[in-house]
Amino acid sequence: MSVDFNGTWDLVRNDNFEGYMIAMGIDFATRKIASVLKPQKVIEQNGDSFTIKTLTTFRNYTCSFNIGEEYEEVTKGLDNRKCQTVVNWDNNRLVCVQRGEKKNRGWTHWTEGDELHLELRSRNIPDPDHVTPVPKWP
Ligand code: VL7
Repeated sequence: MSVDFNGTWDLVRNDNFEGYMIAMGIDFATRKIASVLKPQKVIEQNGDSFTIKTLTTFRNYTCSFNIGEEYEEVTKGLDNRKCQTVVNWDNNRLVCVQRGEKKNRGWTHWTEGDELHLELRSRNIPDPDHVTPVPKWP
């Protein structure tokens, strides 16, 4: 029996969303707006079939998928890229791989107590070891 992600979830915390948006190439003005949004996730799960809606006052994003079935995702209204996307179970976690222009792209959902967690990944995000070297001057 896998985890039940069904329900409506409210954002309570958000770490380094700015870093993710920069990695995605989102422009400054859009980042400023996006950074203050409090998205709601509405998740409908039927066995291995999912619809995940991310709802905000600015934009909405919906994706639907079946576990293990790769599909073409267009992240319309987000970074507007095409990905070959597949989501699989890893024990009680939903692990998504978004193959495309951005390396290492994907996300993971899991629950802890009554909280839904989401990690968004892209090249070097959330890798804390990757820092831009500061040039020496003079
Ligand atoms: C990712 C998008 C920032 C553009 C607008 C912000 C609008 C959301 O991948 C996501 O969810 C997965 C897992 O639940 C399922 O689709 C949502 C949202 C962050 C990255 C790009 C900023 C512009 C906020 C509609």
